[in-house]
Amino acid sequence: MDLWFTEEDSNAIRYGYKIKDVLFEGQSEFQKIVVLETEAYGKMLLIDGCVMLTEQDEFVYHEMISHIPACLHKDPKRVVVIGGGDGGTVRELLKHPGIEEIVLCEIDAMVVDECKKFFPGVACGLDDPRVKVKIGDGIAYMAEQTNSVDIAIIDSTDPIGPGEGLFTKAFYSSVAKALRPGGLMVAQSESPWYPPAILNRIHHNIGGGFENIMPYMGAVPTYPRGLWSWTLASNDKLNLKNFDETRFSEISQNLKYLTLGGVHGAFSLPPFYAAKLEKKPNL
Ligand code: AG3
Repeated sequence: MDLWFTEEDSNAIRYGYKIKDVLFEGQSEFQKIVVLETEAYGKMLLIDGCVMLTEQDEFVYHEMISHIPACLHKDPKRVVVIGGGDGGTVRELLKHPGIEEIVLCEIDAMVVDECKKFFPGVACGLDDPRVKVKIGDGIAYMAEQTNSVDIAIIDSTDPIGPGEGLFTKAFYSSVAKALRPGGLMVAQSESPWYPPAILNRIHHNIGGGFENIMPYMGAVPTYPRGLWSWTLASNDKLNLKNFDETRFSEISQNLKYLTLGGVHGAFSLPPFYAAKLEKKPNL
């Protein structure tokens, strides 16, 4: 008999994946963690029934969340990743020789431990000497930082469950205070296809902590609705003209999704998405 995993998107949409095996099932203090072997996308990590990554397409999300801020920042030295315990974002950041220190603050040790076991190709950077892994609350960690971070990357789950506090105005204000001059934040910001109430709430809250925000998009086949977004934020000017093409071209031969043209395309928002973000938030 065929075995299938189904992610529930809403009461009207579900996504199904044929599975070969259940490799791990565990309940941490925070959430339910499952690793599946899927027929189509290789190993898949689930948290509370939501797809976090698959071996086959994780590179899209991880390249988008790391190289865009890394190349837009003038000279990033110290980067903090909140969440991201799978290590995919860290692996990409390590491709930048100028980055001296990456702090990964993940609340759930089980995510880190199981990803090291089942996703060595994703977690491979976590033992690098430039990386410090802290198991703890990202909100508390950020609150302790002042003027010491060049890039903060919020590599969170959805805005429900343990990740919820990472989508609040109070948290974004604390990130803003943690950044050095010229510092940038990028946060995963859900699917452009989601209802305006979800999207404009995220954007309203980011806008509460930062003066300038710039959303961008990429196609992740195993995330709900296929198209995903990330949002850059800064209290300094954000301008794609500052994207360092030289630094990008030095690493781009090692990338599988992002191209220079793709960077520009990612910021060219389709009108249906831009219109949702212009709506008054529904708080
Ligand atoms: N973080 C964003 C995953 C959100 C997916 N949502 C869902 N499947 N409902 C991914 C973490 C990868 N480092």
